[in-house]
Amino acid sequence: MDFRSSEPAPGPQGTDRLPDTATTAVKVVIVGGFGVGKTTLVGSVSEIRPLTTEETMTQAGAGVDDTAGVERKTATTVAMDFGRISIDEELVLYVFGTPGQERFWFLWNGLFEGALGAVVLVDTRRLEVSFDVIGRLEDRGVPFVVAVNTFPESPSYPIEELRTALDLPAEVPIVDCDARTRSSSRDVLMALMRHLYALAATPV
Ligand SMILES: Nc1nc2c(ncn2[C@@H]2O[C@H](COP(=O)(O)OP(=O)(O)OP(=O)(O)O)[C@@H](O)[C@H]2O)c(=O)[nH]1
Ligand SMILES: [Mg+2]
Repeated sequence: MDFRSSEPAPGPQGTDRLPDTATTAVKVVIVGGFGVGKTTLVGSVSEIRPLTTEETMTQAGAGVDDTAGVERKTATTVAMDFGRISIDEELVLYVFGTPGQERFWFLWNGLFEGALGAVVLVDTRRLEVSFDVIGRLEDRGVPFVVAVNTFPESPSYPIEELRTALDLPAEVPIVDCDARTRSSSRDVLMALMRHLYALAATPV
């Protein structure tokens, strides 16, 4: 008689396991204002089932949370997102998404511990929320790239106009992305890694 269950065996499966060849793990953080697509990016890029801490948005947040431009959003991150991606056989990125609503920004302190770099996800309909986010990274001295997440209603600006609007130095990369697409989200993380390598190679 066959007693095998159709339930998956407990414990890590397939891609849950880190390849034996992995030698370097890097922590990176995805930041940005409310509803810019941080949870979506972590979910699309992760090779393991992402950990999310999303809660349903209720009437209690009315007047507290700025939902302008994202009125259709029904859930929001209250602690963090977590995912993992192997860039090659040796390098693994641990990707942490932050909560976007300002009332949860106190959690950023812990999330940034040990992080080598950050991605600032931006929605061009609500650029102003990115100012505070970028200011906080600059205060902490955390290197970052800016990724412009493309929503259908978002106005499109030339990169150099965005650089001026966000007051970004020339060396900070700005890339377009679609956070729903794995390859696009992966490209954003690759842009961050290239930026970190370039900074490490630059004599001080
Ligand atoms: N059209 C489009 N929609 C997107 C894209 N990325 C995310 N969305 C949608 O935008 C909504 C918000 O995305 P989330 O990933 O929850 O945003 P978030 O930044 O994690 O939000 P908070 O955690 O609340 O700050 C979701 O309904 C997504 O499906 C994108 O690239 N294009
Ligand atoms: Mg989120």
